[in-house]
Amino acid sequence: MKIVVLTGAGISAESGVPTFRDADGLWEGHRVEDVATPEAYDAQPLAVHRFYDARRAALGDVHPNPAHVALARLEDALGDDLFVVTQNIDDLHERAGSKRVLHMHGELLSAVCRSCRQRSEWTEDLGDFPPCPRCGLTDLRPDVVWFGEIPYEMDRIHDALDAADLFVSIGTSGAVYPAAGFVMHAAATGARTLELNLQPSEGTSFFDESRHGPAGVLVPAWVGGLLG
Ligand code: BJW
Repeated sequence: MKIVVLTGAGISAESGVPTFRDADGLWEGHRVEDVATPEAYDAQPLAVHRFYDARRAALGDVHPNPAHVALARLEDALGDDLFVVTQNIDDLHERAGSKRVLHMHGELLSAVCRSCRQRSEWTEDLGDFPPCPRCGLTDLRPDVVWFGEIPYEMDRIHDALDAADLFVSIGTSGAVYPAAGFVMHAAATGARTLELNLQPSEGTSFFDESRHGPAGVLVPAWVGGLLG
Protein backbone atom coordinates (compact mmCIF):
# COMPACT_ATOMS: atom_id res chain seq x y z
CA MET A 1 0.00 0.00 0.00
CA LYS A 2 1.37 3.42 -0.95
CA ILE A 3 0.66 6.15 1.60
CA VAL A 4 1.07 9.91 1.21
CA VAL A 5 1.06 11.90 4.46
CA LEU A 6 0.70 15.69 4.43
CA THR A 7 1.65 17.45 7.67
CA GLY A 8 1.04 21.01 8.81
CA ALA A 9 1.72 23.19 11.81
CA GLY A 10 -0.63 21.18 14.04
CA ILE A 11 1.75 18.21 14.15
CA SER A 12 4.42 20.40 15.78
CA ALA A 13 2.02 22.24 18.12
CA GLU A 14 2.50 19.80 20.99
CA SER A 15 6.27 20.27 20.62
CA GLY A 16 5.76 23.96 21.41
CA VAL A 17 6.00 25.37 17.86
CA PRO A 18 3.18 27.90 17.36
CA THR A 19 0.70 27.27 14.56
CA PHE A 20 -0.28 30.05 12.18
CA ARG A 21 -4.02 30.47 12.45
CA ASP A 22 -4.96 29.28 15.94
CA ALA A 23 -5.90 31.85 18.60
CA ASP A 24 -2.37 31.93 20.06
CA GLY A 25 -0.82 31.50 16.62
CA LEU A 26 2.38 32.87 15.22
CA TRP A 27 0.70 35.56 13.17
CA GLU A 28 -2.03 36.61 15.60
CA GLY A 29 -2.82 40.22 14.83
CA HIS A 30 -1.30 40.05 11.33
CA ARG A 31 -2.91 38.96 8.08
CA VAL A 32 -0.63 36.13 6.99
CA GLU A 33 -0.97 37.20 3.38
CA ASP A 34 0.53 40.58 4.39
CA VAL A 35 3.48 39.11 6.30
CA ALA A 36 4.51 36.03 4.34
CA THR A 37 5.16 37.60 0.95
CA PRO A 38 8.21 38.58 -1.11
CA GLU A 39 6.81 42.12 -1.12
CA ALA A 40 6.91 42.26 2.70
CA TYR A 41 10.54 41.12 2.54
CA ASP A 42 11.43 43.78 -0.03
CA ALA A 43 9.79 46.45 2.14
CA GLN A 44 11.30 45.38 5.48
CA PRO A 45 14.08 42.81 5.05
CA LEU A 46 15.53 43.29 8.53
CA ALA A 47 12.16 42.77 10.25
CA VAL A 48 11.56 39.62 8.23
CA HIS A 49 15.07 38.31 8.99
CA ARG A 50 14.54 38.92 12.71
CA PHE A 51 11.24 37.02 12.59
CA TYR A 52 12.83 33.95 10.96
CA ASP A 53 16.09 34.26 12.96
CA ALA A 54 14.02 34.00 16.16
CA ARG A 55 12.13 30.97 14.84
CA ARG A 56 15.42 29.30 13.78
CA ALA A 57 16.94 29.94 17.21
CA ALA A 58 13.82 28.55 18.90
CA LEU A 59 14.33 25.19 17.18
CA GLY A 60 16.91 24.45 19.87
CA ASP A 61 14.20 24.58 22.54
CA VAL A 62 11.73 22.15 20.94
CA HIS A 63 11.74 18.39 20.43
CA PRO A 64 9.82 15.90 18.29
CA ASN A 65 6.59 14.64 19.87
CA PRO A 66 4.95 11.19 19.62
CA ALA A 67 3.31 12.12 16.29
CA HIS A 68 6.68 12.77 14.59
CA VAL A 69 8.10 9.61 16.17
CA ALA A 70 5.17 7.52 14.95
CA LEU A 71 5.66 8.70 11.35
CA ALA A 72 9.38 7.84 11.56
CA ARG A 73 8.37 4.37 12.80
CA LEU A 74 5.98 4.04 9.85
CA GLU A 75 8.79 4.98 7.45
CA ASP A 76 11.01 2.30 9.00
CA ALA A 77 8.28 -0.23 8.22
CA LEU A 78 7.18 0.98 4.77
CA GLY A 79 10.32 2.55 3.28
CA ASP A 80 9.59 4.14 -0.09
CA ASP A 81 5.90 3.23 0.16
CA LEU A 82 5.51 6.15 2.60
CA PHE A 83 5.86 9.68 1.22
CA VAL A 84 5.76 12.45 3.82
CA VAL A 85 5.31 15.96 2.50
CA THR A 86 5.33 18.70 5.11
CA GLN A 87 4.35 22.33 4.93
CA ASN A 88 6.43 22.91 8.06
CA ILE A 89 9.81 24.57 7.95
CA ASP A 90 10.99 23.08 11.26
CA ASP A 91 13.20 19.97 11.33
CA LEU A 92 11.18 17.89 13.81
CA HIS A 93 10.37 15.08 11.35
CA GLU A 94 14.09 14.60 10.65
CA ARG A 95 14.99 14.75 14.34
CA ALA A 96 12.40 12.05 15.01
CA GLY A 97 14.21 9.82 12.49
CA SER A 98 12.35 10.41 9.21
CA LYS A 99 14.75 10.43 6.25
CA ARG A 100 12.53 11.04 3.23
CA VAL A 101 10.60 14.21 4.12
CA LEU A 102 9.82 16.75 1.41
CA HIS A 103 9.57 20.33 2.76
CA MET A 104 7.28 21.93 0.20
CA HIS A 105 7.39 25.36 1.92
CA GLY A 106 11.16 25.32 2.51
CA GLU A 107 13.24 24.97 5.66
CA LEU A 108 14.41 27.21 8.49
CA LEU A 109 17.83 25.53 8.38
CA SER A 110 18.43 26.66 4.81
CA ALA A 111 19.05 30.00 3.11
CA VAL A 112 18.66 30.86 -0.56
CA CYS A 113 20.62 33.52 -2.43
CA ARG A 114 18.47 35.89 -4.47
CA SER A 115 21.45 36.54 -6.77
CA CYS A 116 22.81 33.07 -7.62
CA ARG A 117 19.59 31.14 -6.61
CA GLN A 118 21.68 28.51 -4.77
CA ARG A 119 20.39 27.00 -1.52
CA SER A 120 22.80 26.56 1.43
CA GLU A 121 22.40 24.83 4.78
CA TRP A 122 22.08 27.60 7.36
CA THR A 123 22.10 27.62 11.16
CA GLU A 124 23.08 31.24 11.94
CA ASP A 125 21.17 34.53 11.85
CA LEU A 126 20.53 36.18 8.49
CA GLY A 127 19.71 39.59 9.99
CA ASP A 128 23.33 40.74 9.88
CA PHE A 129 23.30 40.16 6.09
CA PRO A 130 26.11 37.59 5.78
CA PRO A 131 27.60 36.81 2.33
CA CYS A 132 26.32 33.90 0.28
CA PRO A 133 28.77 30.97 0.70
CA ARG A 134 28.38 30.23 -3.03
CA CYS A 135 28.71 33.61 -4.77
CA GLY A 136 29.82 35.99 -2.01
CA LEU A 137 27.02 38.51 -2.51
CA THR A 138 24.98 39.69 0.50
CA ASP A 139 21.63 38.66 -0.92
CA LEU A 140 20.59 35.71 1.26
CA ARG A 141 16.93 35.32 2.27
CA PRO A 142 15.15 32.66 4.31
CA ASP A 143 14.64 29.54 2.16
CA VAL A 144 10.89 29.53 2.66
CA VAL A 145 7.96 29.70 0.25
CA TRP A 146 5.86 32.82 0.64
CA PHE A 147 2.45 33.60 -0.88
CA GLY A 148 2.70 33.97 -4.65
CA GLU A 149 5.76 31.72 -4.86
CA ILE A 150 5.69 28.15 -6.16
CA PRO A 151 6.23 25.44 -3.52
CA TYR A 152 9.14 23.05 -3.94
CA GLU A 153 9.01 19.82 -5.95
CA MET A 154 5.38 19.94 -7.05
CA ASP A 155 6.06 17.36 -9.79
CA ARG A 156 7.27 14.80 -7.23
CA ILE A 157 4.28 15.52 -5.01
CA HIS A 158 1.81 15.08 -7.87
CA ASP A 159 3.46 11.80 -8.89
CA ALA A 160 3.15 10.52 -5.31
CA LEU A 161 -0.51 11.58 -5.11
CA ASP A 162 -1.23 9.87 -8.44
CA ALA A 163 0.16 6.60 -7.05
CA ALA A 164 -1.32 6.82 -3.53
CA ASP A 165 -3.71 4.23 -2.10
CA LEU A 166 -4.16 6.27 1.07
CA PHE A 167 -3.78 10.03 1.68
CA VAL A 168 -3.55 11.23 5.28
CA SER A 169 -3.62 14.90 6.27
CA ILE A 170 -2.32 15.73 9.76
CA GLY A 171 -2.59 19.06 11.59
CA THR A 172 -3.28 21.46 8.77
CA SER A 173 -6.11 23.97 8.43
CA GLY A 174 -6.67 23.38 4.72
CA ALA A 175 -6.52 27.14 4.19
CA VAL A 176 -3.45 27.31 1.93
CA TYR A 177 -3.16 25.99 -1.62
CA PRO A 178 -1.81 23.97 -3.33
CA ALA A 179 -1.56 21.72 -0.21
CA ALA A 180 -5.27 22.20 0.57
CA GLY A 181 -6.07 20.64 -2.81
CA PHE A 182 -4.06 17.45 -2.29
CA VAL A 183 -7.06 15.65 -0.75
CA MET A 184 -9.11 16.26 -3.91
CA HIS A 185 -6.22 15.19 -6.13
CA ALA A 186 -5.72 11.97 -4.16
CA ALA A 187 -9.44 11.19 -4.10
CA ALA A 188 -9.75 11.79 -7.84
CA THR A 189 -7.04 9.21 -8.51
CA GLY A 190 -8.77 6.63 -6.29
CA ALA A 191 -7.05 6.97 -2.93
CA ARG A 192 -8.86 6.66 0.38
CA THR A 193 -8.51 9.89 2.39
CA LEU A 194 -8.17 10.41 6.15
CA GLU A 195 -7.91 13.60 8.20
CA LEU A 196 -6.24 13.65 11.64
CA ASN A 197 -6.70 17.11 13.15
CA LEU A 198 -7.52 18.79 16.44
CA GLN A 199 -10.80 20.02 14.94
CA PRO A 200 -12.50 19.86 11.54
CA SER A 201 -10.33 21.67 8.97
CA GLU A 202 -11.67 23.89 6.20
CA GLY A 203 -11.46 20.86 3.89
CA THR A 204 -12.88 18.27 6.27
CA SER A 205 -15.87 17.45 4.03
CA PHE A 206 -13.52 16.25 1.26
CA PHE A 207 -12.17 13.38 3.39
CA ASP A 208 -13.61 9.87 3.55
CA GLU A 209 -12.92 9.85 7.29
CA SER A 210 -11.94 12.45 9.90
CA ARG A 211 -10.63 11.81 13.41
CA HIS A 212 -10.40 14.78 15.74
CA GLY A 213 -7.99 15.17 18.66
CA PRO A 214 -4.33 15.98 19.36
CA ALA A 215 -1.84 14.66 16.81
CA GLY A 216 0.31 13.28 19.63
CA VAL A 217 -2.49 10.84 20.40
CA LEU A 218 -4.15 10.28 17.01
CA VAL A 219 -1.03 9.65 14.92
CA PRO A 220 0.54 6.96 17.15
CA ALA A 221 -2.88 5.28 17.37
CA TRP A 222 -3.31 5.33 13.57
CA VAL A 223 0.24 4.04 12.96
CA GLY A 224 -0.21 1.39 15.66
CA GLY A 225 -3.42 0.23 13.98
CA LEU A 226 -1.66 -0.04 10.60
CA LEU A 227 1.39 -1.89 11.88
CA GLY A 228 -0.41 -4.02 14.41
C1 BJW B 1 -3.68 20.53 15.59
C2 BJW B 1 -3.07 20.62 16.84
C3 BJW B 1 -2.71 19.41 17.48
C4 BJW B 1 -3.50 22.63 16.15
N1 BJW B 1 -2.96 18.26 16.87
N2 BJW B 1 -3.93 19.37 15.01
C5 BJW B 1 -7.49 32.19 -3.89
C6 BJW B 1 -8.00 30.90 -3.88
C7 BJW B 1 -7.16 29.78 -3.83
C8 BJW B 1 -5.79 29.93 -3.77
C9 BJW B 1 -5.28 31.21 -3.79
C10 BJW B 1 -6.11 32.32 -3.85
N3 BJW B 1 -5.33 33.43 -3.83
C11 BJW B 1 -4.02 33.04 -3.76
C12 BJW B 1 -3.99 31.69 -3.72
C13 BJW B 1 -2.75 30.84 -3.62
C14 BJW B 1 -2.12 30.97 -2.25
C15 BJW B 1 -3.16 30.61 -1.18
O1 BJW B 1 -3.40 29.46 -0.89
N4 BJW B 1 -3.74 31.62 -0.54
C16 BJW B 1 -4.77 31.37 0.50
C17 BJW B 1 -4.66 32.45 1.55
C18 BJW B 1 -6.12 31.29 -0.17
N5 BJW B 1 -1.03 30.03 -2.22
C19 BJW B 1 0.18 30.37 -2.62
O2 BJW B 1 0.46 31.50 -2.97
C20 BJW B 1 1.18 29.25 -2.69
N6 BJW B 1 1.77 29.23 -3.99
C21 BJW B 1 1.05 28.96 -5.08
O3 BJW B 1 -0.15 28.71 -5.04
O4 BJW B 1 1.79 28.99 -6.23
C22 BJW B 1 1.11 28.73 -7.46
C23 BJW B 1 1.38 27.34 -7.95
C24 BJW B 1 1.33 26.28 -7.10
C25 BJW B 1 1.57 24.99 -7.57
C26 BJW B 1 1.88 24.78 -8.87
C27 BJW B 1 1.96 25.86 -9.74
C28 BJW B 1 1.69 27.15 -9.28
C29 BJW B 1 2.31 29.44 -1.67
C30 BJW B 1 1.82 29.27 -0.28
C31 BJW B 1 2.97 29.55 0.68
C32 BJW B 1 2.53 29.44 2.13
N7 BJW B 1 3.60 29.85 2.98
C33 BJW B 1 3.43 29.77 4.43
C34 BJW B 1 4.66 30.43 5.09
C35 BJW B 1 5.88 29.54 4.99
C36 BJW B 1 7.03 30.08 5.76
C37 BJW B 1 6.77 30.20 7.24
O5 BJW B 1 6.58 29.19 7.94
O6 BJW B 1 6.80 31.34 7.73
O7 BJW B 1 3.33 28.39 4.84
S1 BJW B 1 1.89 30.47 4.99
C38 BJW B 1 1.61 29.30 6.27
O8 BJW B 1 0.41 28.54 6.01
C39 BJW B 1 2.78 28.30 6.18
C40 BJW B 1 2.09 27.00 6.39
O9 BJW B 1 2.89 25.94 5.88
C41 BJW B 1 0.78 27.19 5.68
C42 BJW B 1 -0.30 26.26 6.11
O10 BJW B 1 -0.60 26.41 7.48
P1 BJW B 1 -0.97 25.15 8.33
O11 BJW B 1 0.19 24.24 8.46
O12 BJW B 1 -2.22 24.55 7.82
O13 BJW B 1 -1.18 25.80 9.79
P2 BJW B 1 -2.50 26.50 10.40
O14 BJW B 1 -2.07 27.27 11.57
O15 BJW B 1 -3.28 27.19 9.37
O16 BJW B 1 -3.39 25.26 10.88
C43 BJW B 1 -2.96 24.41 11.93
C44 BJW B 1 -3.99 23.29 12.06
O17 BJW B 1 -3.52 22.37 13.05
C45 BJW B 1 -5.38 23.76 12.52
O18 BJW B 1 -6.38 23.12 11.75
C46 BJW B 1 -5.46 23.30 13.98
O19 BJW B 1 -6.77 22.95 14.38
C47 BJW B 1 -4.58 22.08 13.96
N8 BJW B 1 -3.94 21.76 15.24
N9 BJW B 1 -2.97 21.91 17.24
C48 BJW B 1 -3.58 18.22 15.70
N10 BJW B 1 -2.12 19.40 18.74
